[in-house]
Amino acid sequence: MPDQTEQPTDSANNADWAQAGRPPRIAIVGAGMSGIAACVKLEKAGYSDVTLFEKADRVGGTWRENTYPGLSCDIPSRWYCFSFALKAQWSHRYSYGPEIQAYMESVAQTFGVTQKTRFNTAVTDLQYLNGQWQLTTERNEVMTFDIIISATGILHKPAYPAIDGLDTFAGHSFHSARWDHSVDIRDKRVGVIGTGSTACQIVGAITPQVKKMLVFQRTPQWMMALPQIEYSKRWNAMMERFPSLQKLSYHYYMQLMATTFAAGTVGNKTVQRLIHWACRKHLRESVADDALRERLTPNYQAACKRLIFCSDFYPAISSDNAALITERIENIESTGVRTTDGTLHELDVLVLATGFDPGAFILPTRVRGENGVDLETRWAGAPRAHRAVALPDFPNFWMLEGPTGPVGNISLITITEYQVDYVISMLNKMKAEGLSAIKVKSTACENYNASMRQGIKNTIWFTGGCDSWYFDASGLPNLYPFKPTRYLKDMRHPDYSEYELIR
Ligand code: NA7
Repeated sequence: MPDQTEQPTDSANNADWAQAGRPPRIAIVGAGMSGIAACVKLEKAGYSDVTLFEKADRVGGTWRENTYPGLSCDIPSRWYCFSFALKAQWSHRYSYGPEIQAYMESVAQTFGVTQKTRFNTAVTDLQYLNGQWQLTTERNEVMTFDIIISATGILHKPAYPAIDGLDTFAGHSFHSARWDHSVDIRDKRVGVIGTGSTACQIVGAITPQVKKMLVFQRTPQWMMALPQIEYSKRWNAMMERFPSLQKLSYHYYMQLMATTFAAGTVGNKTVQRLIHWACRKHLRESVADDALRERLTPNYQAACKRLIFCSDFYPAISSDNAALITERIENIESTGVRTTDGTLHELDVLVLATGFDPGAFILPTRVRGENGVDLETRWAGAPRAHRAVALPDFPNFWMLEGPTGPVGNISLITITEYQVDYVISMLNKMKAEGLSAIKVKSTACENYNASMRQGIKNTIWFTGGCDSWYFDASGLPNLYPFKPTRYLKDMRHPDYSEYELIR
């Protein structure tokens, strides 16, 4: 990999790469799923002067960070994979974390992404100066790039609960995304705060091993059974032999999820009713104890919060060594968690499955666009972007999985790939027309987000009667409110009239 700290050549000093006839210098921030997709697709499109900056020592993003027991993906693997790297040998329909992480590492290695990545290098500052982006790392290295692609993911900053006394707990305590594998949980009294997707997977996985499992539930969640299967060697051999079957599976699952869960969340009432019915059925058939079932029953519509797919949570919470605590947490003490009824729940291990800061995106990296416009100030707790990828006043800066992207129960890899193709179209446009910059017009971005605000009011996330991490400081869910297929169709053909094409 070239030393990026070296002085650029004369032609590289020319901010207008497209006019100078040189390749653009592209920086990708983050080597998770979207960074890998971007790097591979850029290379295939002929853009190979790419450097990835990764704060950790390996690729993988969320699949590297999360290592908790039971971690799995609730999107079928035959779809939750790169379209350019389909894989025959998935062990299960819904893969477990380590298998997905191994896949990410293998794709990165095979396609040369690893070699282009600067590991252990967090980007602290990005500033648009004189038509180029100045990138500063945590070691105060300063480099210049023509194009920035933010591939930092959405849920990467753990949210720690603001509970009195959290730091006084004398046992082992950690966030679910920072699982401490040095702690032996067998025969321990373990408390889990939260009942989101993460908590359900953890509780389902470890309850049989621990002495006592206490789940602190603030809000019950709807969940559907996960139709997990293990693939047989024969089946996978057939997949290997006939790669067209892998493609068929990829598109089958995409259509299935798009027409069911995705359609249900954005307004299809019949699908919504079916999801609700399936969740109720799952609860009824899994929890025999009436009182426990009552306490596990949400008072809002299924799929209002991010729908959970999990088959082992209900059996786990129903088991003799488990208890569901629904009294509010008063504070945490050295020996355990005290609830508002005065009970002290004594614990050896406390797991904080309390989710993530959903408004982070590329933050805390400081990003300043034209005239020093600061991204964090601009967003003010309600991140917005144009088509989830572009920001007014931030030329040649592209986000993958940015605000108001379609993230509800579908494969983010597919979404990312379409976004990368969109960015590549922009680069091709710059190259063909000798443009020095492309930036989205403020009016286009405002109109787009006005339609998002309007559309979101018809979605289950808004009408379902719940609070969730989807809501931001604007008081609205920060999601794409229409069918994801519409988003994909729109992204296929960029509308350049939405952009200022600067020579
Ligand atoms: P989530 O879905 O944000 O869930 C966090 C859970 O933690 C949820 O049950 C919260 O209750 C609970 N929580 C958060 N803060 C507190 C405090 N202070 N006290 C008690 N309980 C609390 O995070 P996950 O990691 O499970 O999943 C994140 C995403 O990853 C998921 O949506 C998928 O897309 C994959 P609440 O419901 O807010 O009352």
